[in-house]
Amino acid sequence: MNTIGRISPFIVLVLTLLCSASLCAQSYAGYGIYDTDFLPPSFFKSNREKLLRQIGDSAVVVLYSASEHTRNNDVEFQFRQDDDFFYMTGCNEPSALLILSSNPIEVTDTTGTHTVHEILFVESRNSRAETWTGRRLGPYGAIKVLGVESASTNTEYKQALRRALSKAKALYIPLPPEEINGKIADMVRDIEQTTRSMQRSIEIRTPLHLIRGMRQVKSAEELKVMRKGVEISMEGHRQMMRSCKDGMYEYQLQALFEFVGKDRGAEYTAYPCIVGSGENSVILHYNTNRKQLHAGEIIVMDCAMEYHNYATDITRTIPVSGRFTDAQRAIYNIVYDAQEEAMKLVKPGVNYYKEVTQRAGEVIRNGLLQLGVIKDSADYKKYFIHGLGHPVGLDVHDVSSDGVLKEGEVWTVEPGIYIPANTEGVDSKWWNIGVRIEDEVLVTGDGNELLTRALPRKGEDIEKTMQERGVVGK
Ligand SMILES: [Mn+2]
Repeated sequence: MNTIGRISPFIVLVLTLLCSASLCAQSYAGYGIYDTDFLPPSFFKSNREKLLRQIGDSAVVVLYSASEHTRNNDVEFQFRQDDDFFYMTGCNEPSALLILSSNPIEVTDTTGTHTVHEILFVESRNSRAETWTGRRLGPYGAIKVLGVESASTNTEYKQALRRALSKAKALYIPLPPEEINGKIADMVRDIEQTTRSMQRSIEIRTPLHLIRGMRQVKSAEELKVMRKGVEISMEGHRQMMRSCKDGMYEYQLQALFEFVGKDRGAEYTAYPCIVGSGENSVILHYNTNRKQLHAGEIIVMDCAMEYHNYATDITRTIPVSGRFTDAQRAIYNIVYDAQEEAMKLVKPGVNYYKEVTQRAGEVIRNGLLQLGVIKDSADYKKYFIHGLGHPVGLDVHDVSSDGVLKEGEVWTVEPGIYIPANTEGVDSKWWNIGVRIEDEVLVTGDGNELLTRALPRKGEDIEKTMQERGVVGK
C-alpha cells in the first residue's frame, strides 16, 4: 500500500508525459505531420538567433520558400523546400515567407498583440484547398509545430515588413532564383517594390553567405538525421548487392534500392539513382538505367536517399557475376587504396582540395603506371576526371567552403577510375571498366569518422555480401 502510494505520483508523471507526447504527435497529424523525428524547433530557433546576431542592429532579413514547378500540364513535381529557408524555419510548405528583424516589431496574431523578432507567413488553412493539395500548418500550426514567435497568413506580410523596414538600415534578402514562379514570385517582387517605396535609403544585401557559413558545420541534431539517411541508404546498397545477377536490368537494381529506401522511411532519393553497367560504368552521371546486366560487367551504383531534407551520397561498384575479373579487381584495388589513403588525411585544418585530393591522385597515378594503363604519369587525370569529393548536408553537393576541414563537417571521399572502350593506347582488357567508391566521413576533433563504415567496401567483402542472396533484414 505504502509502496504503491509512493510510486503512484511517479506513475502519474510518466503517464502524463507519455500522454502529452502522444497527444503531441496526434495533434501534429492534424497538420499532416506524422513523423516524430524531425529536427526540433529549438534547432531552427537557434539558427535564427545566430543569423540575427550576425546582421547586427537595425537590420531585417527576408527569406522565402522554393517555387512549385510544373512537370507537365496539370502535374507538378513533388515540392522540395529551399535549403536556406528550411534551415531557418523547418517549414516544408510552399508560398511561405520569414521576416527576421533585429529591432522588435509589434504584431497581432492568433496569440494576441506582442513584440517579436521573427514572423513566419504561411498559407492560411482552407479546407477546400486542403482537400486537393493536403493539410497545411496555417499560422496557428506554424507557431505550435515550428515554434516561431509569431505567424500570420501569407497575405499579411506587407504591414509587418513596412514596420520592420521603418527602422532598418539594411535588408538582407536572397536574389530571386531564375526559376522563381507562382505566388512566391509575386511576393518577392512586391517586397522589392515596398523596399524601394520606403522614404529612407535601405541597403540591400544577400544573407546567403551568412546562412551557408552556418550550414557547413553540422550540429549533433543534424548528424542524427544524417546518420539515419546513411543507415537507410546502406541498406539499399546491401539489397542491390544481394539481388544483382546476370540478365537483370539496371532499373531493377534501382527499383530495389528505392524500395528499401522508401520502405525504411526516407522521403526521396537525394539525386536520380546512377546504376551504370559495362559501357555505362564509365559515364559519371548516367541515370537512364535501361540496360540489361551481363556477367563479366562491372556496375557503378551511385545511389542515396534524402531523409528529412538531408542528403546522403554513397557509391559502390560491384561485378554483375558476383566476382570481379582480374582486370576489374586491379582497377578496383587502386581506387580502394586511393580512398583509404585520402581518408587517413581527413582531419580539422587540412585542406581537402589540396592535401587530401593530391594524395588520392598520387595513389591513382602510381597504380595506373604500375598496371601499364598509362605511361606518362600526368595521364592519370584522363581517367580520374572528377574532384575527390564534396561536403554533404541539405544539398547533396552542399554549401561550398574553401576546403579547410572543420570539425562537424561531412564530406564524401569518392575517387574513381573510368576507362571507356576504344581508349587509344590502352589495352582492350581495361575497356569499359569504371570504378567509383564513395563514402561519407564526418570530420571529428582529431580525425574523422567513416559514417558508411558498415557498408562492405573492400572487393572481397563486396563479393561475400553478393553471395548472401535474399532480402535485407530477413
Ligand atoms: Mn558525390
